[in-house]
Amino acid sequence: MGIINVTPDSFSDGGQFSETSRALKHAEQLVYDGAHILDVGGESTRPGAAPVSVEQELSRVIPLIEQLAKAGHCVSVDTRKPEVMRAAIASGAAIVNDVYALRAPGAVEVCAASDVGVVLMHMQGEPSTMQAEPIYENVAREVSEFLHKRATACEASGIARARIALDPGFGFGKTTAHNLELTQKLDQLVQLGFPIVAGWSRKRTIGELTGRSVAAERVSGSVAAALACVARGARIVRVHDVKETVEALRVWRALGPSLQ
Ligand code: 7PM
Repeated sequence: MGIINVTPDSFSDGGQFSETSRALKHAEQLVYDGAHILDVGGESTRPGAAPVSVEQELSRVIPLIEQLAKAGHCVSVDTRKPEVMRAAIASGAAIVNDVYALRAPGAVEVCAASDVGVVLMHMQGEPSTMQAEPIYENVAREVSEFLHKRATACEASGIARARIALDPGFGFGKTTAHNLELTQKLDQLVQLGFPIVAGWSRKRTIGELTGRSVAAERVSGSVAAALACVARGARIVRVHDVKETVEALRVWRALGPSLQ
């Protein structure tokens, strides 16, 4: 799963057309590099980030999703807002990727009324405060219990089991120690019987382990983390650096099943 952020940055003039065409080019490169899913997000979940209005988020992601879906790509939309989910689904998105695990009122219903796949992610607290002082008694058990409950609620509301994937949510209300323990015990999540999505890409813990404070310099560390998660049973890795991750996975797979 390749990450496509459509949030305004210093390279953009803020114009919707240039923003969309820049993201389109990036998306085509990710597909060329081996991405199977394109994860389009228009809202930063960075701790303390300014909230984005529905209209703003729609104008960022919908034109891109339409074009990518029309071109035949498998698109997931990274959003917490039911209105954005509904519009993205109407525009051809195949997957709803929600860091809030469809807890927003109406989110489950919007997804149940379509045939999209859903990624349910664990987060402790809210984005604005989640990194303040995350506390768990047993992080793997608590994340596993939360995701199991969310999956059960989604199934009860009409989202078939085969449409659901789970994600531990690395960095979302978790210290470095929590992220490491969750990865070491990823088999506990795998045992729930759903495909697991893992998103370690360029996150702060990678920076802490490698001494890299600049996110773009965390590529090698992120590739290693992706391999570790696949080795423990993750089925989808959400990454910025598709080419590097795909090449590492290809070589690692070729080296033989005994090493996986
Ligand atoms: C600021 C802070 C910007 C955090 C971006 C982020 C995940 C996700 C994100 C994940 C799934 C990032 C995150 N992370 N969806 N969306 N799993 N399923 O680092 O780990 O990309 S946003």
